[in-house]
Amino acid sequence: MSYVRIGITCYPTYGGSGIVATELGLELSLRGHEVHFISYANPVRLEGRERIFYHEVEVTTYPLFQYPPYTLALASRMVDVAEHHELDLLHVHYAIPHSVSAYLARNMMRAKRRLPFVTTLHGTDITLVGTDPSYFPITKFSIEESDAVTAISQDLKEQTQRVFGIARPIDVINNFICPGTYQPHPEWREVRPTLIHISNFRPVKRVLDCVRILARVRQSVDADLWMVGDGPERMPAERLARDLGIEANVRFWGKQDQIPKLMPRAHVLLMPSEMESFGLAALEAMSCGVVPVATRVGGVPELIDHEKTGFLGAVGDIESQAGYVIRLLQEPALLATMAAAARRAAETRFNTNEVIPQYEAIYERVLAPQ
Ligand code: GMT
Repeated sequence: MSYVRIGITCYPTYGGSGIVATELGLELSLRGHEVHFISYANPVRLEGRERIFYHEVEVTTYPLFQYPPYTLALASRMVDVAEHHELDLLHVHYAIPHSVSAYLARNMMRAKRRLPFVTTLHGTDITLVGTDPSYFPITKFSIEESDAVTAISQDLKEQTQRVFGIARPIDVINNFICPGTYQPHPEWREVRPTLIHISNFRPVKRVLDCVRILARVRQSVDADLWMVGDGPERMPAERLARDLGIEANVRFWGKQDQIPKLMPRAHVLLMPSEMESFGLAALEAMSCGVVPVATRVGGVPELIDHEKTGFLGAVGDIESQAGYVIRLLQEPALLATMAAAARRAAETRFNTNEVIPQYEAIYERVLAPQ
């Protein structure tokens, strides 16, 4: 496709949707497009890159404003950037409130020219926040008004259509990975069997289950657990590790930028989530040849092929998830076979070269003369 100028809005410092949006911007710029991030913080990993720009949204406070109106400040900034940098389109990640701002920006530009917007749904914007009665009507409206909508899994697409009663087309574009960045490094592997969990430690991630799984695994195998990230469930998880007497075997790393350096050191990834629309952390693990043991929820079965590229158990079923981990740690041949299959799946199905053109095709569609 011919090169375009794209305004991308996301939560740049928090969660999987920010990582996907940031990596998408990087990949688009490498393909010759001009990318303008419009947000409240700079996606740090992109500083100094060619054809990537950052425009901060300033939210002025005022004594009358009990809640500073970020949505409006964002819409104004989108229009400003669109005008001065001749943006062709906006691409917003996470529906709330970004697609509402994009809707406003498109309408404010209408007298001058078209400014279509694409909304990418990531998960909790639909499954948790969007279904809250305070946000339901505006989420439904902004999805219906988007020029194109993408969802990161077939499951999320179907949930969106069902929950909001939406008939409009939604394209499924999965999360993606750069296999050159996320690589296996068998020579870096810890000598001791090591489980890893990476998340933002929200209740939906069921972080405490990781600690319980380790306690059960340790009845059969002398293993450690690395907890990477931070959030509300961190302190309860630390307390549980102490209560179970395994605090020496659980390391809390806090937030880490260098996941491609950390991940390949582990043997198995734990992702015991209550809900997961796709599971970017599991894809990162698979690309590094680290076998995921996860829950059969949301879009996870679209990523993990049970017993081939990972294992899937029921939510909260510590016994079965721990059982899968024990099998992997006690059978090195099984671990190696599944690690290789996981890497292959990441490389072939979720590679940037497969997925980025799908976004480009959407851009082409919304930019086609009406
Ligand atoms: O759950 C997170 O880590 C954050 C959340 C987000 O929206 O930032 O992640 C969602 O988007 C990721 C990237 O598309 C998906 O891989 C995650 O599965 C999804 N999280 C949930 O559905 C809970």
